[in-house]
Amino acid sequence: MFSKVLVANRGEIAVRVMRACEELGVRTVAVYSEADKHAGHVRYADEAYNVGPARAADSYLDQEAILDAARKAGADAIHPGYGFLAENASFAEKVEASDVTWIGPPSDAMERLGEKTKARKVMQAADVPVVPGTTDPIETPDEVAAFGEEYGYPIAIKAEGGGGGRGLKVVETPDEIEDQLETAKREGEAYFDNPTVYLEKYLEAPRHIEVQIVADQHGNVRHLGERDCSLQRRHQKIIEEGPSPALSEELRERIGNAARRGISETEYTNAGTVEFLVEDTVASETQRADGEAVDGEFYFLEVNTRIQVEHPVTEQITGIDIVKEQLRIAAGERIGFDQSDVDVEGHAMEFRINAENAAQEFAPATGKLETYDPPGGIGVRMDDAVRQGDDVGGDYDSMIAKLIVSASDREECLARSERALKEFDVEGFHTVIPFHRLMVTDETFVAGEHTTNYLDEELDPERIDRAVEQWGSTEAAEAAEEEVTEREFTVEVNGKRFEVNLEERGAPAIPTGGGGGETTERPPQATEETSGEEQVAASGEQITAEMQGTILSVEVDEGDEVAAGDVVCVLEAMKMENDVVTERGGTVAQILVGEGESVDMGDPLVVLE
Ligand code: MV4
Repeated sequence: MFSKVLVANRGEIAVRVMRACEELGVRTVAVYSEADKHAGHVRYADEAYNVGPARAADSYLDQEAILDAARKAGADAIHPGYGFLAENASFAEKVEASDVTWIGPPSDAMERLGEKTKARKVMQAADVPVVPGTTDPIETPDEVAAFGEEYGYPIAIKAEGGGGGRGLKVVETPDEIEDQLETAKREGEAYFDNPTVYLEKYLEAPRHIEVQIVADQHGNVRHLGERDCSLQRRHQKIIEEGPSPALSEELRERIGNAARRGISETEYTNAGTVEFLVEDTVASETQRADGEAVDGEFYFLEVNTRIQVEHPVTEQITGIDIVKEQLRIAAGERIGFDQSDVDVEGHAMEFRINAENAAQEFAPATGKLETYDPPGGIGVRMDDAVRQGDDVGGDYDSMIAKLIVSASDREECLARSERALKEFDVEGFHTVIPFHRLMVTDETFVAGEHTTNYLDEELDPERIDRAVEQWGSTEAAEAAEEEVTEREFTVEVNGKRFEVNLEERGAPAIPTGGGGGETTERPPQATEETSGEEQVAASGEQITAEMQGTILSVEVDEGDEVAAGDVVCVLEAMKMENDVVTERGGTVAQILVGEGESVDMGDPLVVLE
């Protein structure tokens, strides 16, 4: 086993990896940016090195700075976590070439699986079903049209380098071919430096099922069952669970074996996930109607060559510590269990606790963590790296913690999750906890009938607004509505305890403190979020960025006439493409940004007259 591991990441996953190291008697090294000097992963580590400024590109993504820190610390291995450099094959190759061990798959396996048409070929060769489509790149609109003639519509145009939520364009009808093909190529170039695209038949209401794999350097490959990640919003997973409520035992076994078979063909080692789309499962309504448990079809989608955010779901139902397995495998040890030893027991769900306002299109929220009081008790696991009093900034992604709930079956898991989410008290900014509370009582989710389209196309947004109003952070709500001062008091009447909320509108804050009432609470500060909005409202002529990000394209020219709802530019933020639309018609007077430029929340983009 290693004696010292550098964790090239931040936040909860860095702490998660360090916890595994701790249990194995391995010393830990953190790296941190200027923004993270006091962050949880730095507090946890045995030693820590500054690798640069807040901007990830200049710190957590700075390959030389990370390797330098490893050398200075005398680390004998690097664990990349997820995100940042985790799936960067050329970084893995650099680490392999040094005398530090890469705790991940071999760089050539990462490269093979990172290119989607190559991965499809590998899986096909292993007899794993892939979505009907091309295994070679395509170039022209005619090729797309010919594909449509043969397989019908809709068609998915996918970027060779794509993955996650990026590089997928859907063609519904022949007249959309040219536009969508061009967009797909442009995005492929912008995101992955690779304009190559290929085609698949587009499945309209699939479940997203992924199988956890571990593989050692001695040819042993095991699968640890599946996770169901169908509940996602704009390609961002929100709740993951295992086992999937939509699979029959038979289909479950077929998918698990297919994943294991496919991975066995690729000379893969370490942890990985094989993603599938599954159609027409036992949970789908048509099959329920006639009562027949006809099994669905499953298709290989992609392989993720990293530990994933949702790995704890699998850990909770198998009892296997996947991060420890990663360390042992990288150190050359054999997997210590057979496939038949892997037992899935009970049910687990993971809730991503993102600092976002679900009532405002999940806009990122920032601020000081005034209260942080996470749940506990039976079946509750918290993976986090924050504590009360921390500042949560907008430099990195918005996930501040993960709540993982496990129970003997799905029903108990839902009830326990509701209980845990009620206990969870976060004040200072919005989180998605109210949204989670809505989901664990939502009919479709509770029945396990949701597909990947559920949140984007079916759920009524007003229900989200009401959930946030009812269960949202009171302090964040106050900040949004400056006039209202609300204070909580505990009073005792005849020996019985009551909690009372006092609200006063348009008045100075109520004095606090037990004594002379000298301290007055400051009026709540407007959050960055609210001030951004005010700017839009006040200027009117300007279209501003709703969040920090990068301009992917500018869709208008100066002098263009635009109508309300037209897209003026495309902003990449939080790993997503966002269309920036104008709320009114007019003439474009000025364009203030160009392709590739970074913008902050509130920055003006386009001026209308
Ligand atoms: C698909 C698909 C339907 N048909 N491919 C989205 C991200 C990208 N890596 C693959 N994705 C999809 N590919 C075909 N042929 C639907 C999706 C998809 C999706 C997949 C997994 C989880 C959530 C999703 C949400 C929307 C679309």
